[in-house]
Amino acid sequence: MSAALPSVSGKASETYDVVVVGAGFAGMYMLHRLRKQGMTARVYEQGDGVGGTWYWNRYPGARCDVESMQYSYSFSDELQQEWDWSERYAPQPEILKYANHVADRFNLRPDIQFNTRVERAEFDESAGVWSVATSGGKTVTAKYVVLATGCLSNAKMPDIRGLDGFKGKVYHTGHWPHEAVDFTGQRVAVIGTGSSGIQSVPIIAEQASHLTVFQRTANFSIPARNAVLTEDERQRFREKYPEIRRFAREEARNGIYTDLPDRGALDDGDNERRAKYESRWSKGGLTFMSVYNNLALDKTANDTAADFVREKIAEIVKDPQTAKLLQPNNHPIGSKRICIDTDYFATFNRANVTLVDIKSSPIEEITANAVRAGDKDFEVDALVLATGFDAMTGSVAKIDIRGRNGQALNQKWAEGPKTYLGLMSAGFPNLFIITGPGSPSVLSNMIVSIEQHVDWIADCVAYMRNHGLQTMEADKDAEDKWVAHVNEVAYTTLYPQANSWYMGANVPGKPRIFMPYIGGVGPYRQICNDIAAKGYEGFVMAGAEQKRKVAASQ
Ligand code: NA7
Repeated sequence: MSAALPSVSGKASETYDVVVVGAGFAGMYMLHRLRKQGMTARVYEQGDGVGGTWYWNRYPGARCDVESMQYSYSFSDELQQEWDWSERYAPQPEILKYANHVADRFNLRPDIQFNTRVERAEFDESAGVWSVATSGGKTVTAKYVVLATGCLSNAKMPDIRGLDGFKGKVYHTGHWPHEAVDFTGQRVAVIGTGSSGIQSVPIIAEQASHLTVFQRTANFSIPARNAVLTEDERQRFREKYPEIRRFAREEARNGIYTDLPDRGALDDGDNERRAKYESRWSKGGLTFMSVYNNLALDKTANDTAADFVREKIAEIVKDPQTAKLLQPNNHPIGSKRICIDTDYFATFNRANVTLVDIKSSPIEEITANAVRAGDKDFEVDALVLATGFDAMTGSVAKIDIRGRNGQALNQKWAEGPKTYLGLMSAGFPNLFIITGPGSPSVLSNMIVSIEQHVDWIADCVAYMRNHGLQTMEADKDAEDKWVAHVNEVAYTTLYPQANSWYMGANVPGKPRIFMPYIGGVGPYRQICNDIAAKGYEGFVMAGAEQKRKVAASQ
């Protein structure tokens, strides 16, 4: 797939049309599309297998919060018709198996180099190509670089004094060992009560002799009501796939097929509203939040849903003091990613589970055998850090990316990520980001957003090839306007009211910017399509001829 060219140092170097960074769901589909249009591509993946976030997040209970029949590729009808999801919400091992199946079915592996990190990517202005250095010490060149690095793939270790000196085992949910971890008979601490903590706590509690959960912020969680999928249920979905996929792409705000609400929470009386919340609670899952159309917009409306969930927590958890601590009270429901769980709150009724509120009793340090909080030592044999990710920008920031005039992307993004459509950043020609900041990404069914970006990028590079174009980059003005728009739309909602990872608030020192685009998956797709139809409005495209002229006049 590659041609050997002499490099500056005289050693043979490989050259590709495209280097793709990451072999998760984005990188795999990108490779497939590029190959289909006859382009050469090399994918570099730091893990030793495909799957991205599902390769790393192997913690007990890890499961997707979007239903499996929808959290799957739609680009191949054969694939979606032949794959059998076993449960309503797929567990991590099954999603990983699916990723491996896709890699084999479309013969992707020959173009993926595993166990290889991209360390640096530098744009060579005179040649109009990227020079990409990998952890293997090799440098290759490519016309385009696509960052398929994932939004939740850079696990964040908490900065807690003494962590290094802990004598027991330390695990991070986002970087879990490949071999099974058995906590039977052990005293375990889980720090963090986001989605990963909430999914793993019930399972660890069943194994551990004692589990202590350290909670900084109580979180809203809805029962998953996970269940085995019957062949009948799968078949009903498969038959409706054309409409389900169309709706998810074009009409849904979050890329999920569901009933769209036509009224606000305050349009119903107390009894009717309660009945609707009850019905969604019994149904389970993320669609709890789409029962009304204003829960993300109006605080009074939001309070009705938040109160309902708080009441549920009080009903489930027997000890009133523990129940009170578990009731979220400092952010609107949904303004942090809502969690879905299996028996999370009920787990606190177990005699072997203790909840420690580290807001009132902060963790002071970790000693050789204990977590010290509020002047008390909680002795443990193992520590589980469910402390999340440096989301959306963390994995990009780990690569030393240099654009025009040697400008570092990290420098440009020091005050917060700046992109046009979440796809490109001005000053970094031919560098694309899949589900980057400024696009719906993490506010959506990721696979729907991944497919949209991959298709858009693949069409765009085909357009460039057909028009003899050499470079493309975001126009600074268009980018500034888009960044302002992303920000403006975010502040029409309740989302910025929470200290969430959407805002970068979980990483000390990270700028507080609402990173994803909240305008909705359907409208966003339309914007991207319109821009492409207008000859990529807001992007600057230049041909090889122009490049030579610029070079000659210097
Ligand atoms: P999250 O949702 O970022 O949750 C991380 C949790 O860890 C959250 O409760 C944090 O509290 C807590 N945290 C983070 N740092 C610390 C320190 N230093 N001390 C104590 N507690 C801490 O990550 P997840 O992995 O659970 O889920 C990420 C996404 O993956 C999820 O939204 C789904 O989309 C899938 P905080 O809330 O910041 O006070």
